[in-house]
Amino acid sequence: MPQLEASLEIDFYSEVYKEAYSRINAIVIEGEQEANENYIKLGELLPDNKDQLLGLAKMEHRHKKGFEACGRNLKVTPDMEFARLFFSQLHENFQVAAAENRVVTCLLIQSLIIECFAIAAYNIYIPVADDFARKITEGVVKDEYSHLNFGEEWLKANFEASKQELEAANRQNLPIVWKMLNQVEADARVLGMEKEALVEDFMIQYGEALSNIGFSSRDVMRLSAMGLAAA
Ligand code: PL3
Ligand code: FE2
Ligand code: FE2
Repeated sequence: MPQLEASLEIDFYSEVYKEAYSRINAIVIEGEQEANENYIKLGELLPDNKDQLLGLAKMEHRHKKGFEACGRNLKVTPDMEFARLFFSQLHENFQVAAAENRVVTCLLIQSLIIECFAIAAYNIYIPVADDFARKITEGVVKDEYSHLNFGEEWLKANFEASKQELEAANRQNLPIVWKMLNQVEADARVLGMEKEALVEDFMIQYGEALSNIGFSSRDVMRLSAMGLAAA
């Protein structure tokens, strides 16, 4: 259990840990904030699912509050400007898709890509987190599976009509995730999280999601590795 050993060695109060945490914590706070806004928007685009989507939005707001508390607990000030820049491309693509009523693209960005990214990150973080943040993150990650499930169920029910748009949205947005991972790699390592583990966990979650929606294993391989070699 190398990760358990690592967590015993981590000094959560060292300057180098707190410096890295100021960016990672901000990314997670910003990600939860954007997820909150994205589910409110999705509620407008999918009026039949509005109540459920507003429920998910509320959970995202709670997640944000939880991660803000994690930062305060370590006496870290999150670098929100860095985090907004970190999410800007996915943010922009979601906004443009929402304005054009491309709900399949919005679901792929938020409920598949961002939720899988969050699930991978939180799963890898839990064994190396401080006690306070571990308890918060364990509660959050359970919710994230239900958010991923919402996207899976909707896209599965509308698979044939969504297939082409999913392909295009995946091609546009998945390479952005690999870039985001590269940007966070050094800070994540300070927190005891390896990039290889994040990539692996992401590919498993995302591949399972695509398969549940109805893609063949050949398509899943092709789609989930899109842009990875170039990253
Ligand atoms: C949606 O519910 C949440 C969106 C959050 C996205 C988080 C991405 C995190 C990537 C940074 C890796 C380090 C994670 C550390 C966890 C505290
Ligand atoms: Fe969340
Ligand atoms: Fe979520």
